[in-house]
Amino acid sequence: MIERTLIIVKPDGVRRNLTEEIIRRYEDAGLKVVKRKTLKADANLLRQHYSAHVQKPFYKGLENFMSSGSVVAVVLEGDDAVARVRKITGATDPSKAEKGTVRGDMGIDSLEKADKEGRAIENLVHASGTIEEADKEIKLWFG
Ligand code: IDP
Ligand code: MG
Repeated sequence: MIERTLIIVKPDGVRRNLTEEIIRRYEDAGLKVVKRKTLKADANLLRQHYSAHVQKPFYKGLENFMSSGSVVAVVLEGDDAVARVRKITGATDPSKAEKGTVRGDMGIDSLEKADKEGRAIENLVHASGTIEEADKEIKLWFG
């Protein structure tokens, strides 16, 4: 089924100049970029985007990280896009993410380091987890 999903190149990815290479990974897998914008996310947007995590102990660090610089939000379209994009993205902890994934190949952080330093895991890119999340997130970021 043709689906749409959202990725967000996080501030660490933008700072490291990896935006184009990250988006390229998804395009190389056959996904099409249908919308794209660069912005600075504010606390209100992030609270809605991460509503499932607002109560968690790492949330404040996550908000600080995600608002620490520009992000690039991208809507991707393609067959089975939600699951395929998650697979290309890789596991949350870059030190555990499979080689061949964005986080596994380009990520330099780990849960262990992030925990020690009391901050969020820096893992380059967000990808919607389910079709329902994707619908909600695309509306939130692109109106
Ligand atoms: P996901 O991005 O792989 O879907 P989620 O569990 O939805 O992972 O968490 C959202 C984001 O919050 C992660 O990508 C990561 O940046 C951060 N994060 C998740 N769990 C932790 C944690 O235990 N400590 C610090 N940051 C975390
Ligand atoms: Mg998630």
